[in-house]
Parts: sequence; C-alpha cells; structure tokens
Amino acid sequence: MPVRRSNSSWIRFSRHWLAVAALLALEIAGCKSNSAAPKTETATPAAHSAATEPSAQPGISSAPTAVASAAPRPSGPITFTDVTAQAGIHFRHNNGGFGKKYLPETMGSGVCVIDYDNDGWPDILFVNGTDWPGHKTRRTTPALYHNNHDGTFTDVTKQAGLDVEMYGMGCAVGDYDNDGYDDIYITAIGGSHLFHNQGNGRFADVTAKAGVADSGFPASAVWFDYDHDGRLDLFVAHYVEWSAATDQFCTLDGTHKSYCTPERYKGESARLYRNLGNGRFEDVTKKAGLYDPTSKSLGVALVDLDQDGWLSLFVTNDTQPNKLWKNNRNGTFTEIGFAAGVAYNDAGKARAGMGTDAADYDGSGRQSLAIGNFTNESLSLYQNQGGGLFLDQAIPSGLAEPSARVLTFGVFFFDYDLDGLPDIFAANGHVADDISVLQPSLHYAEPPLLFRNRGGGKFENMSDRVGPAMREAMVARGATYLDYDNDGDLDIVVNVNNGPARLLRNDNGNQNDMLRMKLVGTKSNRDAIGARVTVTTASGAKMVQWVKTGSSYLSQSEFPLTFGLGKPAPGKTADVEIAWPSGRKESLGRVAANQFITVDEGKGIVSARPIDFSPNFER
Ligand SMILES: [Ca+2]
Ligand SMILES: [Ca+2]
Ligand SMILES: [Ca+2]
Ligand SMILES: [Ca+2]
Repeated sequence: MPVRRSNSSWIRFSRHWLAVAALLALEIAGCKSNSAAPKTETATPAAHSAATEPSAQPGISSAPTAVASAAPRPSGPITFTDVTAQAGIHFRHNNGGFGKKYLPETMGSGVCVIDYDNDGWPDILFVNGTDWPGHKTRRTTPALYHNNHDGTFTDVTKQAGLDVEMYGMGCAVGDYDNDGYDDIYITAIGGSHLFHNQGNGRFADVTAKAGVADSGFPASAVWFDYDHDGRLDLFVAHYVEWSAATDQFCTLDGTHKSYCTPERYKGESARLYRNLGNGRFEDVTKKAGLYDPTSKSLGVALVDLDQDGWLSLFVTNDTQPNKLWKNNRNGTFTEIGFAAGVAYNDAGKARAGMGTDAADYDGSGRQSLAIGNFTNESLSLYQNQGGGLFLDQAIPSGLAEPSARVLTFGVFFFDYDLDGLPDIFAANGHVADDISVLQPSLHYAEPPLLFRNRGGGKFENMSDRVGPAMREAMVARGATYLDYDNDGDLDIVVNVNNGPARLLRNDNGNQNDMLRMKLVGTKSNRDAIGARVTVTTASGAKMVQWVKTGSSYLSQSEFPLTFGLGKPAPGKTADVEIAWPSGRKESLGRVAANQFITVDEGKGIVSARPIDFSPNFER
C-alpha cells in the first residue's frame, strides 16, 4: 500500500537527518568556523563552460558571484515577519463595494510573482478591483512592484503600462511567445487582459489581437502547453453567470442584504484558448471537450497524472463537484473527477472548493491535492494513491480539525522549513462581512493557517508558533510564495479583499540547506511549465516537483523550484533529474547545495550563484 511505503521512506529520511544532525553537532564542536561558511562551489564543470555563453538568458548574471556575506548561518525558531511597510508595498485592494453587496465584491483578487525584467529577483503583481459604474469615487488599477534587490520594492505600474482599470480577479504568468520575457494574463469581469512583455520594462495590451478578452465571470487561469507544440495555451476557469442587473438578494438576518453563496446563480463554462503561434489564440473549449456550464469554478491546479509530462487540469468548484480533466494527449480532455474520488467529500456532498494546489507531499512521486473550502468543511487533502485514485486524508493528516472553523481561499504547498517535506499555507477570510452578527464564533477576517509536514502523512498546526504576523486576522484571498530576498527560504504574499496586501518574510527558514533552480525550455515551452524535477539526496531521499502556473486562488507563485535539503552538512550535494515537457531527460549529478542554478534544456547548468543566507539589507 502506497501510504505505508511512503511513511517508512520518510521515517528513514527523518532518521537519517537525525544521524546527520548528531554527527554535525560533534563536528561543529570541533570546527565551528568551517561549517558556518556558506558553500561557494559551483555545481559542475558545465556551470563554468556554459556560463560564458553571453546570450544564454537575457538579464541573468552569467557567472557565479562571490559570496556576499560571511555572516553566520541563521539559527533560532522560524518566524514570519510582516515586512509590508518596510518593503515599500502600499497596495490596497479595492472591491468597489458601495452598499449593494454585489457578489464579486467578496471574491477578492489574486497576486502573481513574475520576474518581468529577468534580473533574478522576483517582482510582484497585485490584481485589483475597481469602483462600479455609476459609483465612481476613485481610480484603482492592478499594481506591479519591482524588486529593488535590497528588501524593498518600487511601484512601477505606470511606467510598465499596467495602470489599466478593470474589475480584476486572477492572474497567470507565462511566456506565451517564447521570447524570454514572461507575459501576464489578468482575468477580469467585463473583459480580461493579455499584457505582452516588451522586454524593456513595459507591457503592451494585446488582448484584442490575441482574441482572449473572454467575457462573463472568469476566475483562476493557467498557462500550460496542453498539446505539446512548445507553445503555452491558456485555460480560464469561470465562476457563475452574474451581472449587476441580475444580482440576487440574499440575507443572513432576514432584513439586510448579505453576500450570496453561488447556489443562487447558474454556472459558467471554463474556456481553453489554443496558442496559434502568431500572437493569436483560438477558443477550443468545445473541441477539447471542456465545455461545462454546470461548473462554478474558482481554482485550478495542473496535475501530471501519469507522470508522462502531459498536464491534466484539476478544477475546484464552489458548491458543485470538483472536476479532474484528464489530458488525452490528442487535444481533448476527459472528466474523471468522480471516479478519481475528488468530486465530493466522503458524505457525497460537493463542498465550496476555492483555491487548490498539487504537490508530492508524501514522497510517493505523485501529486496530491489540497483544497480550501467553506467554514465547517475543512481543507481537503486528496492523497494520490496512484492508478487514478485519490483518498481524502484531511482528518488523519491533522489538517481537518484546525481548518474546520475557517473559510479558506488561497492554499499552497511550500517547504517553509526546508526539511524536504512540503508544508501547507492556507489564506482565510469569510465571504459574509456580517457573519459574526448571526454566528458570533465566526469572523469575516480570520488568521491564516500554517501546517508543518511532520512526515508519515501528518501535519502539525504551527500557526501560533511562528510569530504574531501569522496570528493576525485578515480577509485573505489570493496568496503565493516567493523568495523575495533571495536568502533561500520561501516568503509569503497575500492579497487582502478591500484591504492592504501583506508580505510575510520567512526568518530562519534558511537554517536548513536548499537547492533552488530555474528551468529554461528550448524545445519545450520557455518557462518549462510541466517539467518534472526529481532531486535525490546522498541519503537516497527523493523529492519531486513540477514547474507550474496557477494553483492557490486566482494567483501564481514564483517559477523557480526550491528543494529543502535539511540540516546543513559540509560538502552536501544532490542529484537532479529533469523530465522536460518535450520528452527530453536530463541528469545533473552531484549539484552542490545552497545555490540558485539556471538550467537550459539540453545545456545543463548555465549559471549558478551561491545563496546569501544573510543579505545585508536594512532590517
Ligand atoms: Ca513573452
Ligand atoms: Ca500549445
Ligand atoms: Ca517542511
Ligand atoms: Ca526568503
């Protein structure tokens, strides 16, 4: 049984680290200065030879730089610190609410990580709503924050050409024209937008030419190459049929209007746009078998069901069964959610599927699914049993009880303590801003949840043990991870409905070793979306991650992959195997830990830089 096998392998893994830790403790006692110095060696000889190719990747510094800091390795408890203000982020989401309580006002917006200028530092795009027609008091737009490499950001929205008013929902980042610069799709009520990255810090709105304006009520979107022609296609989930004119009256107290749940509205079909390669897209929703007007979709996660590189779509539906669209590898999809066991809860009831993510959290090499749901529904954790079957492990894993009283939108796997086991962050906040009137135990603003993966299929609620920022209530919607300070550990950014965004810095996560990597496709799509990367440590522990878009809620995390390698040990290396979407397999033997490497398809490591554990920012 796969559960048992993975349990024992993780136990072996944990035992190994205990042994390593014990040895290391002895070693540190003898030679403390040695072990404290960050590793500086580059990965392989290939890193040196290929690094001299000037045009390998625009903007990426080609040669490993000297270690920027000789500061000792961080230690102490891991905390998340709210650094929003000190980072210069002043984004405030506007839901346009003026008293009518239109449905979209409570759905919030997403946040995407994009390195739009290829300088190796992740930038942040916040999606925004706007005032409703006839109730206009101010102008609000999405916001692009450029990473200044010193712990701060600059709002570059205007010069980037992104100061476009729209009722924005989600975003998806992908290089649809394979020109080396990531482009942006923003889903919006009343017309979505495709922004082409011009490569000079500016974006051009190419929506009309591309034919992806969409219509209706779009939600999360993903870029992926469903037909393996090397060009990214676009899948856009849709929520319900809604307009201001058809907005329904719902009430909690029998008198005052409240935000409705989606039962009162008809669903709306998702859409698939095939990239024709000439800057235009074709709506192939029906041709691909994806037309489904019963769904009320919010989240999308890409899933490599058979580990064959062909990406399927897992789509969460609010009060409707979730859908798992299996990629038939011939341009069509077949819906298998019910047979796979991911459509309903154990009682046969459809839950309020919001955000979702897919990851190998149990060391099985297969992607399991996490889903954010309504209050009293708990998170879902559909463990992939293999053979197309999933089993909800939310209760035995320990996720169900702490998440039962909250309403989760954004949810994602990330290894915040870099021990090699993917952990879970859940961004919460109720949909009814008046919920505490009738149900005093429930609140509109709720603290997020952080679960640490203990191995053996168990998670531990760390929310109260990682500092005050994680205990602060917010009406969280979109949420993602990124390493904004390039210190090797994963930080969190949250878009708060009708409120100020939050950037939560991970402190001391990088006391463990890690390996970070960016993949660049040549035959495959340039972002390498769909690439499967297996990292094997010297002890034989295996970790598998996929390069992906979408996931969480209306949002997208950074493209680079981060593998936690556990407690520091001198000379630590890991073997890396990459299965590119083109089918090419590539192996990188004995890559040194604590580096950020860039791998070009077919060329191996083209650049490598050591991780700076204590960047010398003003803190
Ligand atoms: Ca591009
Ligand atoms: Ca394609
Ligand atoms: Ca972990
Ligand atoms: Ca970090």
